[in-house]
Amino acid sequence: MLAPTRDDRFSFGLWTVGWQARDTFGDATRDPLDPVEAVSRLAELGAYGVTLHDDDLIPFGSDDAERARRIKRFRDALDATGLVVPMVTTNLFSHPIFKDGAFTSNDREVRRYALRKVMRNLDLAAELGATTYVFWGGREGSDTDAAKDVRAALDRFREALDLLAQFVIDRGYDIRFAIEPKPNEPRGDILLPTVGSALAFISTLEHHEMVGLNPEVGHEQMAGMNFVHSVSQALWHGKLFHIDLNGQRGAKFDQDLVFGHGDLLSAFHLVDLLENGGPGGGPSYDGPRHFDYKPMRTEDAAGVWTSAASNMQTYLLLKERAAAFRADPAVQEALRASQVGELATPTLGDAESYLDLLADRSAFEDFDLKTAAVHGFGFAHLDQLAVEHVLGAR
Ligand SMILES: [Mn+2]
Repeated sequence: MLAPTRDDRFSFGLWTVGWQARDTFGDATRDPLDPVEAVSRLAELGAYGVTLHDDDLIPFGSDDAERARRIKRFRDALDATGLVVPMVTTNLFSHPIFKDGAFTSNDREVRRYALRKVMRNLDLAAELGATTYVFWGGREGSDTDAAKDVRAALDRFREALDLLAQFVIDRGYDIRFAIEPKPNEPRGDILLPTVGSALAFISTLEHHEMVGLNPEVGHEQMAGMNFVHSVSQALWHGKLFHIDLNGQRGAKFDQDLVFGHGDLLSAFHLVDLLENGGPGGGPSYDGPRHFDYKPMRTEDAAGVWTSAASNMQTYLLLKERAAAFRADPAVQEALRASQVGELATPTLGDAESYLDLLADRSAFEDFDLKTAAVHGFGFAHLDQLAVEHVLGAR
């Protein structure tokens, strides 16, 4: 067993270990979990942080006195364990008023209420020391194209984020926003369904520099996307502000499995990207390794904590495997043979122009098409080396 330490920066949502396993077809199989117990158990297991929606800590509709009492108990638990709160988010999906969305509900009064709910919780986020505020628009979407003006909805989404960014700036909070894309569930179709669509949307925001992404393994894989590619592009844009790690097996309902308990090879390459920079090398991500998973509905309380520990254990094992992969001389030789590093060399030389390229007969007229056509890249060998490292066979 590899023991997680605070330096690993593992964090969990209160809603993950606290999930009572109510699903579309069945009632809860577990009792509610006191956030104070969640904090102490996560600290014992080696996590460094805990994250929350407002309603995870303070039940919807609590009066001010009850709200203050619950925040104080939670604060005391943080102080007692040393756990930090790196990220906070808002529940804009559970209450019936949000049935048609929050920032993009057709009902303007609901939109105004949603903004007030977020501003109130941004004050709490700042008070708890969070530096990332996540926006997952689970209800921002539709179930019928007849009922949603998507262009107007994107206008309202942008209006909301511009207003909230201004609020954070005016209050002097050290908080950045991270949008979490998801293609569907609970709505049939959700706005900003993938990392790519969220990146395009962010570029239109007034304070785009303070808005990035919180990509989730399962959400991207539900849309059939390659999560390593999505995270790589988010990094390339300087927009990987936070990450949700979990497991998913293909395009089906949102499984929220333990990290690595879905597409294990993708999880290996993801850890290699985050920890080692992947094939390009270099530092890539130093934020929290945040687990957004759900303990399976079959589990009792013991199974909840076993699965929480499994997320961290699997991550650390993959980190160890990725380091071994990068250090293996056979892998380095295979990388050279596959010309993986050559992609970092610009296609044109220093100060070379397209006129120079046009004049370079070796680039076209004399280019040896026949040799290039039959030349193999050796990716099959490299791929097998990765699999053997994941299996601990090398
Ligand atoms: Mn999910």
